[in-house]
Amino acid sequence: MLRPSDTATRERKSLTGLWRFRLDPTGEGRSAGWFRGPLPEAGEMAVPASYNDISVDATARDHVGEAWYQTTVQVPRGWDGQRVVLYFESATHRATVWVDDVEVVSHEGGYTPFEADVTGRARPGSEARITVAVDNTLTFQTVPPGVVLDTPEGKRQKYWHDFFNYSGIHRPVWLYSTAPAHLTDLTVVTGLDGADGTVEYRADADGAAGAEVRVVLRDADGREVATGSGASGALRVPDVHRWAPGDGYLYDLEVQLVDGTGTLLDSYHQSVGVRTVEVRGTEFLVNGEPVHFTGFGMHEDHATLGKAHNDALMLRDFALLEWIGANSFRTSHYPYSQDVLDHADRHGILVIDETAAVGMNMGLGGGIFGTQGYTTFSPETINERTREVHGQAIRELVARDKNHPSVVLWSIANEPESETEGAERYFEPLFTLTRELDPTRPVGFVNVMLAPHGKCRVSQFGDVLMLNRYYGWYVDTGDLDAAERAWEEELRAWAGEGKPIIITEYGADTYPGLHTLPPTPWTEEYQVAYLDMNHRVFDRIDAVVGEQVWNFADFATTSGIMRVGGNKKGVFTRDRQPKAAAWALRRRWSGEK
Ligand code: BDP
Repeated sequence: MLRPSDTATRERKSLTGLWRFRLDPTGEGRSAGWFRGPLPEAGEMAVPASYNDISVDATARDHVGEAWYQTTVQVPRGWDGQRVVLYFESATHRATVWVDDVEVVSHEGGYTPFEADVTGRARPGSEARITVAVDNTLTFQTVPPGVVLDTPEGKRQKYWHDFFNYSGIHRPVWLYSTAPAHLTDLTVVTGLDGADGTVEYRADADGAAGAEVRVVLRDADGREVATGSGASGALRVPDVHRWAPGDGYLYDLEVQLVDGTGTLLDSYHQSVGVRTVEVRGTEFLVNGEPVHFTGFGMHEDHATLGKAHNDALMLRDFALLEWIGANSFRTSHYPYSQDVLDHADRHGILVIDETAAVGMNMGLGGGIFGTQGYTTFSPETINERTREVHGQAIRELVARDKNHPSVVLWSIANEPESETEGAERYFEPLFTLTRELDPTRPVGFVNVMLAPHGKCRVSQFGDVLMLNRYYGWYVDTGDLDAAERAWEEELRAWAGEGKPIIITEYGADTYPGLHTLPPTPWTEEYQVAYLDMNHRVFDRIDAVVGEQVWNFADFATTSGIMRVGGNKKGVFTRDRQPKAAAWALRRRWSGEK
């Protein structure tokens, strides 16, 4: 699937703005046929936005089930004879879409795109009614998992991940046109050969019998550097400008579909960063050079907007990453907006790209989420069916993000149970699947403290070890000396595995403006001292090739006695202002005072 874009042969129309909106707490909308006409008793909702924090009403914030959206669109007259496609960048967590009275698509998974060919239904020159039912229910067969409890007060959603279950249409919606004969997918794989670069490409097309594929690669100044023809092939770029951390140099690959008479049927532009990624021993190499990841686990999370993408807020986040000297982030704990990855491509930021498989760990229940006494992997809980859904989430992530040079490592899950036989059985095929889908990038998962070295049964499948550890916070709270000793001991054991280690989380909740001397937990001083301790440990162990602090910014969570107005482990506040730790990290990562 290609993301909508305006090209010589394609046009798109944005459907962002205010839509009609209504929650459906009793689940009556489908049988009442709410899609058959103007949505009854509807209010308004912004698209894109999470609907949870817009109203002042807890029933909207805590809604469980379907929420209905509706808009009308005038299909451009000029699209006569073209294919017309309706594309959603995301709807969290699943959606069913109708055009007028007809269901056109349904999709599972809250953070990857889906589309429906609506040619013949959305007719050029006329108006079409688009209705969407977005369901935020999480069960043991969804990714991420959850359970819905029926209580006397109504449905209550429980889940085991530590961020608020923001719901709705979080990213733009597009109506776009292509010619009947059109490109359906593009894949590029880049390599290096001395000073030259190689770009292998494959173009898939539909309805294009007898048509020819032509490709042109241009540099950032628009100069043609290579051309080719055929549905697949390899281009050579003499004296290539490599894509590298801090240098987001991009070429433009124009792919054309041309018929026998030379008429242009379809044209699509794919940006290409020429680089290689490789794991060798305990090193993580980009273009053959070892890299050390600095940065954060982040969240798509803002006041009022919830998980909606917003360009201005994205630019602020990237400005802060640059200011602090971060060269990387992880899309904890779900695929981020495609605009975020495009930006990372353009600015040479390394991305660990993660699925939404978070909270697959009933052992973590206790403190933060309230234990519910389930077994993580069992026929009644996370099971074969969940693994199919998880596999599909991996397929959609790789399909969407395979061409981003910024994406250098796949993370197929965050902190699942990984110390049991059930976990081993569950995960092994998912690693195999990811490697089949993308043989060019390393694959890993993020290990939790409950499965330390010697106990974890899933790390054996990863190319890179990604560890989340909270020595000095959840254990040895306030005792950084004891934490330092225990942490170093565990890390040395992991280093013996001979794989690169990225510390994907280490952090301490910090209430901005709270100060003590000597430092105690929750103060700005303690966050700094805690990070310093971690850095002393990392600097003593060569296999550590990355440090990503948890978290970039404070973020919203479900209610709980461990959370004060959300998770406060941000180095920046939720409105993106620095805590003391931001300055300390800046000194370490950028050398700036
Ligand atoms: C880890 C999770 C992360 C949490 C963090 C924390 O990966 O999502 O927010 O710990 O407790 O368990 O702050």
